[in-house]
Amino acid sequence: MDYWTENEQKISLIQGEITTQVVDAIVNAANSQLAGGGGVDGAIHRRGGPTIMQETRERYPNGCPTGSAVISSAGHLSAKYVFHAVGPIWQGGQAGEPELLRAAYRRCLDLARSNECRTIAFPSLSTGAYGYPMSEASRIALSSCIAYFQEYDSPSEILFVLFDEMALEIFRGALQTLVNNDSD
Ligand code: AR6
Repeated sequence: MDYWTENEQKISLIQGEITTQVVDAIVNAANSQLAGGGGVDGAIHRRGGPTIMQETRERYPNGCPTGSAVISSAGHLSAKYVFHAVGPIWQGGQAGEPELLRAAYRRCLDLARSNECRTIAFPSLSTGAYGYPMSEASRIALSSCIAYFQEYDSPSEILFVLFDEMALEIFRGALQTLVNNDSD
């Protein structure tokens, strides 16, 4: 499913594997130690090779706070950059999780803009090991991007790469609702 803004910026939802996307920036679902792990993080370091971790260790010895993101090169991936984003761990929703998740998306979009990335691929941050409920997370992910497009004309294309059919359906439903509400 695709969503176009009036000035031709685009959000696309696809089911797939994030590490094979050909985009300017791929977003990693990292932890605040930037220590690597499973899920998206494991796949990115496996496929991208060891230079990514070498670089983040050197450039960011103190890691990255929750709700933010840092940039590295992309090793063997078909991208110019990896943005290592740290989403919140779900603790029931009353510990600032929505604001932190929104801030992580926004920081990635800022990094895309300041590094002249036209296209960026996101996974659904925080919805795997970090336990964030997918429906709430999808609304935050998509509304952050739509709000960003209302402020800035870059990046021009945002791709959400959802791992399974269920995630894709949830994102589709959320995008439909947001777009309908927008046009009311
Ligand atoms: N491509 C696209 N989506 C994926 C892929 C993939 N290759 N693999 C998993 N997903 P997660 P988090 C989906 O756990 O919740 C790591 O250990 C997955 O189904 O990767 O932010 C890090 O080191 C889920 O919907 O990230 C951190 O410690 C979504 O991507 C911690 O997990 C995110 O799942 C971060 O947890």
